[in-house]
Amino acid sequence: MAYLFEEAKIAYVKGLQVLDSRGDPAVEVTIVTEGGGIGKAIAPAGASKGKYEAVEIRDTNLKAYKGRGVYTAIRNVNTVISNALIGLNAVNYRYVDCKLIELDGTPNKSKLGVNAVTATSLANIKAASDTLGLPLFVFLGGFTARTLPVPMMNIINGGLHAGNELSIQEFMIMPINADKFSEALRMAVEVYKELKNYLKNKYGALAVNVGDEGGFAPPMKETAEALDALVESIKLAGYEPGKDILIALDCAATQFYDSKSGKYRIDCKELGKDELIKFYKELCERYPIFSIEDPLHEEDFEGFKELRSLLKGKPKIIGDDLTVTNIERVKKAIDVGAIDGVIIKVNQVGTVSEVEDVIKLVRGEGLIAIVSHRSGESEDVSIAHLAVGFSTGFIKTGAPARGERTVKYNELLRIEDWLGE
Ligand code: 2PG
Ligand code: MG
Repeated sequence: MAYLFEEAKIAYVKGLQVLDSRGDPAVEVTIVTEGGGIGKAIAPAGASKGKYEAVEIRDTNLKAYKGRGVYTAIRNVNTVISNALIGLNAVNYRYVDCKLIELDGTPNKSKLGVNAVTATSLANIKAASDTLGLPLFVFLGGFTARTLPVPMMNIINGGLHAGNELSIQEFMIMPINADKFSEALRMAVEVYKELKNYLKNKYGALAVNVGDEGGFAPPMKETAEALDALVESIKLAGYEPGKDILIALDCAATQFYDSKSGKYRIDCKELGKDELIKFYKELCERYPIFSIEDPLHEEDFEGFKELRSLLKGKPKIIGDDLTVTNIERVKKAIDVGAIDGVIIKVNQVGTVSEVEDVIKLVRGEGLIAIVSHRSGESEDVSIAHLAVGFSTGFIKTGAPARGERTVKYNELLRIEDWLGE
């Protein structure tokens, strides 16, 4: 059936308050086009948020959900956003996103709320692709978008995502010696299962409780203990650390930085910046680490640069709270020489178009872009499609446990199947 441009005109926009994986209210938006295409998306939520991220609107004045409700953001969707979007063509998603940016009019989406904007922008591309009868990743990247991402799977949780004493937030494994995504996923799951046995034997049954992203949250205190556990489990699963599987860290260092003393609290010690940099260098000599995300606090562009020059690209230094998917901050980080890549999160900035621009910039500079979930997630699978559609080559979406994480992996399996050989 021929596609009529008219069919992708937005006919209906509706917001609904739903729940995320932490039991917090979240914004869901449904968009329906005149041709009957439907797009539904849910905005995720971070715990270790960057100071420069776009901001969500929560009903802090209400008792309901202890002020975490999102009724105001939903009202924005159902009134001003809906009024402005009805009649626009969903396929022109960059135009729709411009409209959202213009309607909001603030530098950080604080008028409409980034939760309202994110869910709307994502629902719009889904409604567009559904109208055209295309998978979302094809709508975004065309038929040449055929690269499945390497999963960066967070299997030990610390920091704000877990109730243990590990300062570093995420200990991830990356299967690199796999022919295809499904093989990489299988390898990572095998390591995850070995890790579970290893932790149970060494620390007891309580050690295999999981954190917000499905990784285990064992009662460890020291970074090296967690890294040793990863290396051991990789070996127990029959793989060679450094050859088959690499390690990646998200330090989320702002969370253990004390701005008053200028020190970082890690491994039961207080370290100054130089000592912390030395600490990372030693870790990199001992373990097969591919990348370190947010090794220093979110204002320290120069510190990132120092660490990066010391490590000479191995491992890669990744900005997340430093860069917050904000094109100006990403440009600054590139100019300073602070990063080898960035984390990409739609709700740090709000629209798919802004995300696309950051990915293009970063890839154009020869740096890497890692599409990422948030610690508060839902059944929404958009990020699986963004990773393939924009050919980023990397995705960070937690452990192979908890439905809001596995739903992304399962969608990637479907995409692989759809693409065929
Ligand atoms: C991060 C994210 C996701 P949060 O720091 O990279 O893993 O955590 O969503 O809590 O910001
Ligand atoms: Mg991070």
